[in-house]
Amino acid sequence: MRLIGSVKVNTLIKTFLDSALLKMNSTPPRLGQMVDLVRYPIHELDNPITKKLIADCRKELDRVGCALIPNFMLNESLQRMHTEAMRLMPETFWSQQRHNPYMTKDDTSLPEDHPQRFFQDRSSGFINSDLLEEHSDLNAIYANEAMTRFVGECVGVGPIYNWADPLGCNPYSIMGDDQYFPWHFDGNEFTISILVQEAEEGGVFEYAPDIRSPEEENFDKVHAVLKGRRDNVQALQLRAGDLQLFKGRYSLHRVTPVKGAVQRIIALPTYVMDPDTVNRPERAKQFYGRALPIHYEREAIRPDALTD
Ligand SMILES: O=C(O)CCC(=O)C(=O)O
Ligand SMILES: [Fe+2]
Repeated sequence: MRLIGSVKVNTLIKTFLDSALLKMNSTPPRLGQMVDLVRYPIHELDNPITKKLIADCRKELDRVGCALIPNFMLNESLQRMHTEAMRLMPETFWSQQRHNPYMTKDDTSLPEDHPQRFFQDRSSGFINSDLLEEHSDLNAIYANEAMTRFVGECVGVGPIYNWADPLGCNPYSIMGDDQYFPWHFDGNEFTISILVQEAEEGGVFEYAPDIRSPEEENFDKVHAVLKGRRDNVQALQLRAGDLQLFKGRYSLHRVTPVKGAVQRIIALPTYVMDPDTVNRPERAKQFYGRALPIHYEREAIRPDALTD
């Protein structure tokens, strides 16, 4: 009895110290302070619960290019992410730009109805990764090796790495009233996202799974989606705390216009198969407001031979 009592007291003291240290922000939160490891023991790859979770994610990624793990984050961690995003909100880089799905410039040598000539207005903001607090939950989950291994197992390729792009590797993406993120492909293979705050209305993630591959652009199918065909389009209603895994380089996707005063806030920790590639300088400027020397130095390194 005494032993149990002292264990309880020790646990209480430890919890108290943990939360005091986290408040001082002098140590990063541990995985168990961010992720619901009871429901999702992702640090134990041999655990039957984790094995099933990985198998389910792989099945969904193969079937529809996207997998969702509901209530992945613990509420306290989500609250800390929310507090960080709100504190950094004044430093958001807001931008408004016309994009084609490939984020490339207009090419007037192509026919007018070519997908590369389909431009829509984007308006949204990013809290760039280099602004995050050193020990913030978003930085900590991104730096966590067990998390990276788990994501690698889910996407079924390996090894995967944290992205070398210092601005885009794990930002918060923000969308306010009437803002829209139009159809596009990502520059990197996989993105995971954690919704931090749901919009009142709209802000729905829509995607056309695996519509292109490294070998084939499938411009006809892309064209059909851009013109409004819905039979190949899936919609995903994310809730705060959910984790989404997504193959954004091959699936055309967008976020529908947000409506109302509550901003949609989503964290985008990004993993790559090639540790050296970064955004092209053009894309870095469009989304994050500036290009750094690394974007110019590595411009020639591309992950594949696709249009973008
Ligand atoms: O906000 C999202 O859910 C995804 C945004 C997106 O597609 C992107 O930032 O590339
Ligand atoms: Fe994207």
